[in-house]
Amino acid sequence: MSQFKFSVGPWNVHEGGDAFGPTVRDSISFEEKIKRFSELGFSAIQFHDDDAVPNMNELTEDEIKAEARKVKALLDKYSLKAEFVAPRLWEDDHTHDGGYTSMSQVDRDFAMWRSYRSIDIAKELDCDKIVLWLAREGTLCYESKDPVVGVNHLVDSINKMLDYDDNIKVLIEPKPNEPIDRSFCPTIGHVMGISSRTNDPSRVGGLLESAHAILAGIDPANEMAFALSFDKLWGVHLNDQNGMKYDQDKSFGSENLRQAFNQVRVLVENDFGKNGEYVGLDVKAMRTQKIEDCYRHLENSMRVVRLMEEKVKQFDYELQKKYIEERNYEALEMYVIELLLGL
Ligand code: GLO
Ligand code: MG
Repeated sequence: MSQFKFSVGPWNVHEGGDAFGPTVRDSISFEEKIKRFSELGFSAIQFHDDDAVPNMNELTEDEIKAEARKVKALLDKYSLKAEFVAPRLWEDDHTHDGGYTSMSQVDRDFAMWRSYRSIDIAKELDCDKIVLWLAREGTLCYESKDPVVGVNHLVDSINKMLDYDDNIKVLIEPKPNEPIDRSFCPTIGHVMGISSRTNDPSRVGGLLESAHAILAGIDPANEMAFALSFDKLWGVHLNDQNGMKYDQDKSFGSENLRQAFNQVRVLVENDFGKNGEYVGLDVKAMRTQKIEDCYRHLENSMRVVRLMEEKVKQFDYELQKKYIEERNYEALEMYVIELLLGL
């Protein structure tokens, strides 16, 4: 048994297309996916605004709310909650060069329209979290945007969301690169900095994805710890990543078991979830995976979290203390390796 509740987004089960080749698996309907998610033991669903309301650009505000209510009924049918809604700004014609930090006022207005609609959808789905993965908020060409103005626009945009609704919380999901080259908000430290600049820092926190930290060359458990020390770790996207290359979204723990252990340890030790937070996954099956097995990466990731929770329970804190006192870190490190190997 896990002490955590798990969440997953419908994009975690995808058709396998990548930048160099077409899709390789058939699409699965939204309802079929969430039915299966519920059977697999997930408690909540993560949404992009247009996962909940496809073609929302063509709908009125009332029509969008009505569509969102249908999704809420589906969630209820499978006893699932909604964890968050994230405006999907990176796929739209209006936001080729970013939304909030675009140098075009028209694009920035569109980004706000989608953000307000995301808040409307979240309210219909009975959740209070808006996630901003700032996909194109940075530059491909360094000289194409003023970075100071870009950050100021980002703060202004978040303030407008906070003003639009008194209960909504904004979680920034930092990522250093991809699809842009240089992000204006690459790490959780930047998220904390931006939070402190807003009109209500108590409602602006972070969601840390393991792979995004690894892409920045920093440790995911330490990134989580940093946000935890500010009481601002309100979501995680557990996954894995082999080094600083393209974003892989591999199954949690599949590349680095010790890093996986320390992520689970920092979550367990700090009672993550005590305020209703979910352990979210953001994993993708490899392109080679056949459709019959296209949920296996989710099952594997949850299993690794649970196995690591067991390892945290077995962790000998007395021995850790002794080795720290002796400053015998070689022994401490070997102890952790043997623990993970089951020796
Ligand atoms: C991509 C991000 C992405 C977000 C999702 C929710 O690198 O991790 O999957 O988590 O769009 O905002
Ligand atoms: Mg993510």
